[in-house]
Amino acid sequence: MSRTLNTTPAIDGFWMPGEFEPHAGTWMLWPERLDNWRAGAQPAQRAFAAVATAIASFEPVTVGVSAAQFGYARAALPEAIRLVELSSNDAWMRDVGPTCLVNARGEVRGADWQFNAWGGFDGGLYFPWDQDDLVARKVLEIESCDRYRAPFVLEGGAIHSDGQGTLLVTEQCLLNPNRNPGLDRQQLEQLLCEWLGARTVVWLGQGVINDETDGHVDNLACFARPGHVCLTWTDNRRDPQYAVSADALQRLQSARDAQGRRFTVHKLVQPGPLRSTVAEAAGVLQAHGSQARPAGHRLAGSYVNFYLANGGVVMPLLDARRDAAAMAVLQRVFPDRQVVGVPAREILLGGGNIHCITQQVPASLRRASPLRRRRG
Ligand code: KQY
Repeated sequence: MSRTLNTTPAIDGFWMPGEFEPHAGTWMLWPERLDNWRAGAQPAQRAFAAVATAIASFEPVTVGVSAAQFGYARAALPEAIRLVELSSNDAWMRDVGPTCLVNARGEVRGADWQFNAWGGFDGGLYFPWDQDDLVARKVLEIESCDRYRAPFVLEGGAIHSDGQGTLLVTEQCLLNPNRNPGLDRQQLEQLLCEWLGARTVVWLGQGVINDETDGHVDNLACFARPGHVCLTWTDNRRDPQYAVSADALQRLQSARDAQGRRFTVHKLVQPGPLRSTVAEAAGVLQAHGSQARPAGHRLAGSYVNFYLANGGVVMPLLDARRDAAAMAVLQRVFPDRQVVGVPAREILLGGGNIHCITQQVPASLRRASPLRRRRG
């Protein structure tokens, strides 16, 4: 059973755990829209299947798929991966799926954000998005988790939590008038704290160059564990990403988390810069109202867009000249996890990466509540 609740998570003692904490499993969606994925979406489907297969070696994976694609997806995915028929408008489970919350007793509930395709009619990426907006509710029904329906727009890729009261977000995304035009920074902070059980919001500025989500934090920076943040980086001062990442670094260095700690920042040098080719651009159907994908466009590639599975890090392989170095950094940052790379350019061509296409359900465990801890 999944009830819809009228309270808010923090009042009920729920908070968003860190992604690095144990999971019950991962959810994904199957890509098929021809105005986002090239060549009949088949290259993307192979990439998604490789991601699902890699994650399934660490934890259970469920993939939602349309009725029309069920047979193809079933043939492409190992039997151990659960496939469920689930309508959606595209395949970004991080953003359309629930943000799962936990309490001290080990119960799991879900926040179901309002979704407007990353900006609605003011820069959003497609219309309609009605099926996407129902995905979180359906996932929570299947998982038998109670649901909080949020009164504001948010995406899972726009927030990271350290599970101890600290959130990472970007101004570019959260303060964008195409999300919640009536809310200012202070009101948003209050809502985030109420809905994610947090006490401290660390605001980064801009996201990765050309990130079509208006700068989701999950492509720029993430928590490796409490007090430790991975940040996409370039040493090339002439690259526009330099100013963005340097600003984020400076903000992280001057911030404190909810426990009063300073952050240790792990730099992950960006791939490329990568650009789409003529052949890649030509393979995408041009449709009215959808995101244009012209040849030569700089892609928002980032190694920070990885997924933390139980005992694993599933990272995107994006640039043969830089993949090994990124993998080595991640292996140093996560010495107790196996780092697995999956070729992910086809996912990047659709506008996101491995973190954007996955959404974890936390394990049901007793935990210490950050809601009770006080800053020392
Ligand atoms: O970054 C994400 N969390 C999602 C990317 C969406 C791209 C849509 N084309």
